[in-house]
Amino acid sequence: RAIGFFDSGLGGLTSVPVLKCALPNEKVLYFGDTARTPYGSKSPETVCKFSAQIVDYLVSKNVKLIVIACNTVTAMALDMLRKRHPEVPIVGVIDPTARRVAADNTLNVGIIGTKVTIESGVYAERIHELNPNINTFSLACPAFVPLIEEGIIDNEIMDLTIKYYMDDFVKKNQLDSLILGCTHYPLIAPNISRLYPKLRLYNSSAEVISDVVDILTERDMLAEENDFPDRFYASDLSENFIRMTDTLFEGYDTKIKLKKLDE
Ligand code: DGN
Repeated sequence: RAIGFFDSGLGGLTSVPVLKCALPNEKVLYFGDTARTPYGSKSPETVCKFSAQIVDYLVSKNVKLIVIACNTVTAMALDMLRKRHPEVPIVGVIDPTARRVAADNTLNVGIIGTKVTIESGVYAERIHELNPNINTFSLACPAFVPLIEEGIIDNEIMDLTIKYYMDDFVKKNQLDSLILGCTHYPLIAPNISRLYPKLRLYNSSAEVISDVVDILTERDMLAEENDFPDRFYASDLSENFIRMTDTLFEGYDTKIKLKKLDE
């Protein structure tokens, strides 16, 4: 059985190589809702409705665990999805990242993400529950996702956009670390590190995989060798999705497919 991954678009793809590195035998069924992305500026009701539909689909495909590889969906819908499908373990990206930050005892941590994630306050809440001594500062950076989806990454426009959002944020709050609270952001981590070399970065796309390893190990559900391909489904087979999948999984046995879900 495969591990289901769900993101509003292509950002969640950044979690998959981390899984492959940790557990090379596991196979993936990824669903990116590229027809309806971005979720990050939509209402909580809409995010919950779309998420329920996609997670129902992954469950119908008999996946053994579901990774919500999207901070926006984790912030808005994780509790609802777990209640809806108690039969399948569902992990989100926020708790594992908050645990890592809390354990590191950083002083001033910045949290960047979509509007929905930042307005939910879930990251700051979780970190403070675990370690009340950490100061958290949050900032929505809504222009990052569309630029990343367009492949405008290794580029001056991206650097200027990062500086536009983050120069004051980093300086004024004397940040020592930064949570990449959106699964698209690891793709611009090299830009951020170059512009703010002193910031320690926490990558939510990677942190979540430690929970996957723990759950599958505890429940004795780790895969033996599998010979079926990894499957990457998208509700709109956009050029961007295909390009990103090809770039991240060059040399892997993958199947990319258009999968429309009924409204
Ligand atoms: N990748 C999503 C996240 O982690 O929040 C956001 C993408 C979007 O829908 N804007």
